[in-house]
Amino acid sequence: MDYKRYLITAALPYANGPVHIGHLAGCYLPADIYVRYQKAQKRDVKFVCGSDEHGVPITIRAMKEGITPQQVVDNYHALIKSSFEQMGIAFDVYSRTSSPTHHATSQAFFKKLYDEGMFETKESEQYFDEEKQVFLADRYIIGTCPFCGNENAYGDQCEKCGSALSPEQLINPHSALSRSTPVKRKTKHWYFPLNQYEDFLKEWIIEGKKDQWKANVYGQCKSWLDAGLQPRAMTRDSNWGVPVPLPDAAGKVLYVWFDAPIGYISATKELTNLWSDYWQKEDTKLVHFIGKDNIVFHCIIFPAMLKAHGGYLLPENVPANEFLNIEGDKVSTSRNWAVWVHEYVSDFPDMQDALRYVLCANAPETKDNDFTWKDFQDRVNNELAAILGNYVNRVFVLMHKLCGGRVPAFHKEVSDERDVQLEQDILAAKQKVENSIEEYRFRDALFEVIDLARKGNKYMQEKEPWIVAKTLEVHPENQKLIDNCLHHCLQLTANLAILIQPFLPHTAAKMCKMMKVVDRMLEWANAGRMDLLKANYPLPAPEILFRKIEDAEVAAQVQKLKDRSLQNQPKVTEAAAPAASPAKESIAFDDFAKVELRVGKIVSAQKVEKADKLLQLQVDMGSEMRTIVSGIALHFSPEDIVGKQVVVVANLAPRKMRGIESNGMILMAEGEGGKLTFVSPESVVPAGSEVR
Ligand code: B3M
Ligand code: ZN
Repeated sequence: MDYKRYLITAALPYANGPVHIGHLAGCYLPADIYVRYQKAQKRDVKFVCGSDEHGVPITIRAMKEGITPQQVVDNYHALIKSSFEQMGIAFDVYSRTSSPTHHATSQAFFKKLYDEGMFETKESEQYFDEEKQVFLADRYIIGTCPFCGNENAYGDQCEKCGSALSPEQLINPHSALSRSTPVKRKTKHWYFPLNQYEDFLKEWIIEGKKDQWKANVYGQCKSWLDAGLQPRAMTRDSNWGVPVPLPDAAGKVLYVWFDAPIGYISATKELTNLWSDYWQKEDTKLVHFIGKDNIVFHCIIFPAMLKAHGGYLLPENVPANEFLNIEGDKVSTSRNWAVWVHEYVSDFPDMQDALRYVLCANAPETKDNDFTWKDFQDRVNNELAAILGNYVNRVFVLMHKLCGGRVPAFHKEVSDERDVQLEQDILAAKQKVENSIEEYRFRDALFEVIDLARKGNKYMQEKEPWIVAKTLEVHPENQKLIDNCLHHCLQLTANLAILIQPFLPHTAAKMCKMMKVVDRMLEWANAGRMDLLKANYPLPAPEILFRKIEDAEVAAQVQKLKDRSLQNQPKVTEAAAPAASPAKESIAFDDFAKVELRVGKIVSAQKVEKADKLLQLQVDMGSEMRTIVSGIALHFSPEDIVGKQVVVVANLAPRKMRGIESNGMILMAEGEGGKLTFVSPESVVPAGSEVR
């Protein structure tokens, strides 16, 4: 299919917190690269996004901070928008779902489905907080996850083990608003019959997208469809959101996942009067960039809504990425285990492209990946600076030294095979970058560009113009060889600027300035040309494209992460030095070696009924979750120890205590007066690390 226009969307971030680099790597950066590339191809592209300002995450945040939901979204909308701008994520429109256009658009969408009799209403019993006199959305109900024992699981999802939940599955459900135990009350909601769209979705996805969509995306869709779809409520009881546009719906709003994807349509409306071309004409290519937790909404629910409404296109592709972990641990906003984009920008001013480079090179395209500051340093110093930066710098320095600071002419009569080889390398690289980007393989595409710079370095190394320069006194005609080499090297520099532009736009702009060319040179069609820079044109001295990252900067960032995550863990007061206990009989090393000690992280803790000394703990051991019963209830209250890293005797035979099987033991140090404190690693290490 030949597409006439492209509509590219990136998931609307919840305006309930800043964006972190995992968001960038998962969704916004690949989308931006794709868009920049398509725009360089002079295609008609619109790139839309905006803040998702409804839903329970916003109201929970407001509750926590003691401000109104409106204040929350105003603050974070501004912060998120500027973070994107600073990173060069160049949306054509960055809107927000609180906008009047969006309210009107999503209400009209709902109304049309309603008028056509698409919704079924159902009265159901829902949890109600009697103290606060409100219905509780699933997210407002907190309880123990039946799968992993996490005590702080939400009524729709356990963030610890990732299970999707319904509030009924929670053990010990209580209201997040008042901590009281909620009661069931009758309420009426409008259900979208997702089940009626099963056949349509199966045909569209299972038959149509199998080889086209990424395996992770297709796989998730398939398992949803295999499991069978159920009608889904598209309204909620809340006072924050888009009001349900019906007379008998006071106190009801649209379900956030009903209104949020319509936000893409509203944003397009705000951008252009021609919005319907982008949403309704068959020759538009619609692509949703998202993170993996949004797959079902974009591949199943929203397409079914669009189909029900009629007149809208369906996405051609939904290239979802997996997650980016930080220093071996999952991003956690509650523990502040994240690298926030606005902080990066202020810690590393003018180094946006370094981060863009590392996040793309290490993007979680097919599996979860890990970001470490050491890897950031290595990639910036050893790839970006040492290969690309160094190449461009050497070319400019040599051109000043050996060609009088001007672009030398190319003398065809002395050109050789090697020159032709370089020309072919450029054309081949262009083709590979194109193919990779079109197939959403951005890492491969980026490596191809870096590899081309590597080839440039090699070409220069083989031609060694600085050696040829020594022969000039005897063979002045050899200047032509030098000219040819640097001519080609400079043309390659111009080509590199074009090819790197989608990935590193700030760098491409800097290179243009150095080459004294206008931005228009960066049009994709120019890649492969060897006449981009005109002979005899004087060029300025080079600018350093990438500075190196110092060890101290890496250390400071790692420390910052650790400090903050420790601040979000319970403090353990230090006890005075204990009296030395009587020495036990000595044991052989082999005996000691039988004991397997590992670091675990307490993810939940609860009192064991009728046993006032015991706490039942869920401990994350890296590769598994363990239940451990520990006799520490008199020393710690459950909420104080969640998040704590502890040392676990991991190979202790299981033992039942009060009917609960305990799988391991937690090491404690006994302080003055028998006061217990945990034995913990001095700095945070990955869960499951061995203690030796
Ligand atoms: N706000 C969820 C998220 O940020 C949601 C995406 C909406 S896209 C229409 O993960
Ligand atoms: Zn769980």
